[in-house]
Amino acid sequence: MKDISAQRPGKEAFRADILRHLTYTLGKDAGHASDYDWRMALSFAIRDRIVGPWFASTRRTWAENRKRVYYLSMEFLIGRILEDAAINLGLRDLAAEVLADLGQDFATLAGEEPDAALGNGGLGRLAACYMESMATVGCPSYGYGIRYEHGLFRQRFEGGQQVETAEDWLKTRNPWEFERPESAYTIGFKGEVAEKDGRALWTPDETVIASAYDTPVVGWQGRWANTLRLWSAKPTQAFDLERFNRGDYAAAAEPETLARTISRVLYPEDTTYQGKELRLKQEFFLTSAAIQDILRRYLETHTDLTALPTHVAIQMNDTHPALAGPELIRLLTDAHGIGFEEAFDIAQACLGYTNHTLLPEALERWSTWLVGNILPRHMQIIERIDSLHRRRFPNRPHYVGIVKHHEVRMGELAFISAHRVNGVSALHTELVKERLFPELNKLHPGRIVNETNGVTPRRWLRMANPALSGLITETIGEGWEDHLDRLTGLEPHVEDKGFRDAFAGAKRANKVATANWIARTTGISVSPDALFDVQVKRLHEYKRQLLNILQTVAQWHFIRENPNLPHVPRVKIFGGKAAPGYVVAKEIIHLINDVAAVINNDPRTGDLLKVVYPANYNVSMAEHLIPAADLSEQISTAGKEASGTGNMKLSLNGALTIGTLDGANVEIREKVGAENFFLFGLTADEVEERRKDVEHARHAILANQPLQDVLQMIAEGRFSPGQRDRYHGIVDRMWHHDYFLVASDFGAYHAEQGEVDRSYREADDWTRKAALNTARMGFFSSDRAIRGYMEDIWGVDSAL
Ligand code: 26V
Repeated sequence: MKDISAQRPGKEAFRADILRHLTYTLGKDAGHASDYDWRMALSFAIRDRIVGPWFASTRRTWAENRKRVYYLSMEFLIGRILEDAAINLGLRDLAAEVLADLGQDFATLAGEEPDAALGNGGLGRLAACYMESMATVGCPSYGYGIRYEHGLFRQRFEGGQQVETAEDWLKTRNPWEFERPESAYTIGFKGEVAEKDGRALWTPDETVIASAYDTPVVGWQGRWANTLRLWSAKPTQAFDLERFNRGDYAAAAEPETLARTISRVLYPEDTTYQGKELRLKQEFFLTSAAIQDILRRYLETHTDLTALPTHVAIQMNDTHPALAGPELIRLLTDAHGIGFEEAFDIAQACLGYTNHTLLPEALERWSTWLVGNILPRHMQIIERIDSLHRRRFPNRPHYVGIVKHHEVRMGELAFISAHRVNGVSALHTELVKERLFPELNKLHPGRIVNETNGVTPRRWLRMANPALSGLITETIGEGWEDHLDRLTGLEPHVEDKGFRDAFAGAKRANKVATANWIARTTGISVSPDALFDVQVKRLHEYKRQLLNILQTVAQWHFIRENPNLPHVPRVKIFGGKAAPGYVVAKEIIHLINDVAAVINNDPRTGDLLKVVYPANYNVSMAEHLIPAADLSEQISTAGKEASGTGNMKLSLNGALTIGTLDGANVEIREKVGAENFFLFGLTADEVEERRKDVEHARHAILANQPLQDVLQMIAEGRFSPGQRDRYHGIVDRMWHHDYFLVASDFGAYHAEQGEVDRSYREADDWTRKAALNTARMGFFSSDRAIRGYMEDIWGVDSAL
């Protein structure tokens, strides 16, 4: 292992690098440079330092003929890169010092960087954490994705309602990417399939070019770096000069516009599947470019394609890149003359599939008509895979299969094409076996494995929470960042009052900073002495932000009715976006904002209760809020949240969890100890049982007076004075439908929030619990998760 300090530049050298970039890359004189210019110069100076480890890693992989991992994902939710890269290179403090000498402020410049928001939520952020961990543990790998011109939309509130606008991260220069015009592939759509010399010959009648942009991803201490390769769609035929000369300017640019549409925008749906042609084209665009690139790289140094699985592991992040199987088989058979069954076996030995959701509405199914039209050759291959599988497993029940009712089921396709299928938490993996693929699991015992999610401690602790990180290093020394298990070394110190005070002090400092940030961004003043109660995640019914806000109303009502009791002051913090077409989720956002407006202006409750919902939750906002949280809300209907990763970030940063037995909450509770976790609610099995009572909602509401009062207030227009019936839909669904069992869990949740208050009053004991959360969360490092994938799925060794 090389010592990074040996490679770290001196102060003078780094200052010279920044000034050189300012002058020669930006063409600016220091006297006239803007924050933008300084940020660019700094970014380039840092990027220069990534190139060394990046080249060294790539050369080693080639020289040692190492197996590579290819992580295919439609989403990479990266966030900002500057500070993260600086920290991994050990340059953060040096850069700040040099900039200060130059009259600049590191945090201000880093804060100017737009988030790379090429993802919706958990699945995309997980891909970003895994890229960073693959670099940290020295797993030779490439991430493949799409270079969307517009990432996830920006969210504003108007009259409390969500309004979306286009996001524009590429408006300014992206200093982290290298354009690779020489790495370009033709991607075909539609057309005909003929036969020639016994092989299928697909002649597409639409084509676009996939053109590569590479971003180096450097791991902890710069020991290894990998490549994130994002594809941008370009026209095969740039410009119709003839039309232009005829004066038809718009038509002249048409082929260009059409082609570029494919990488124009990230789909903002994360739980509702819609069979949109453009989405299918995006998925094939990513997948085909990736598979072509993988084969091209392999064939540079190998000739025998049957040995592909020895050198190549391909991971499908959900079913979105599930055409990887058919596309690889197509190239092996049609382009390289390998027989179908052998091609299938090769593909299967390369492929792994990660499932991230059980929600039926999120499972991809494409009509055979659409697939047959857009990808006629792939449709044939999918049908052959299905019949090969039926032939090999003659006792396969008739209702199991890839093609059913004129639809291609992408989950079944991915399962059958892969040698390993994994869930993302222990509970989720069991449910994948029992509920999602029970028959396929019986036919392929051992194929389904668990890889519990993790998060990168570099970004989510070291970078986001310098106060706590400093205390950890002071207490247990350096090295916990890439050996997160070492956090258990904090445990003995938890009994030391001095340590607890320091821990509480770090939390308090973070809360003060967040209170100031909340005042600046929302105009609401909150007390840092209040309990900061945080629910940040995508808006979805199953995540039950509704349960949270209904309980908030109940608590408000309770304080008003009992003004003389000693109440624990709370700030309820919400953050999250709803898919633009998800009407019910948008109603819930509106309700939260309407409730906030009433509560925040109620002099009778004052500082005892505040509700804040800063608009446009993203990775950067998460980095602000998570270190300041006292309480983490993980309250999904049991059986619905595959894992969660925000739950890990919050607990790692010393928040206690109030949660259901869902996703990774189960494992978090096991690790941190039941006494340091606020559990409530039905279990996954009880949820199924409860639903059998068609009147479960009505029964639960009638049994709970506070809930009845809350629903009554909302129905009467207490929070929508100008429009009494605004929330009749929500109230009506609560009484008659309540699919996610908000009413059934309300009583237990409300009671457990009382426990939270009682615990919070015992300030020192609360701190003990919070510190034990941090100390016992080491398991949830994404380094551990990646090592699991390397061992159980990819068969790849660390190069370090
Ligand atoms: C689904 C779909 C459906 C088709 C159209 C576009 C689209 C885009 C994204 C998705 C993703 C849904 C699955 C997802 O995000 N799952 C989350 O994955 C996290 C990482 O494993 C996990 O922690 C969350 O519990 C899980 O909800």
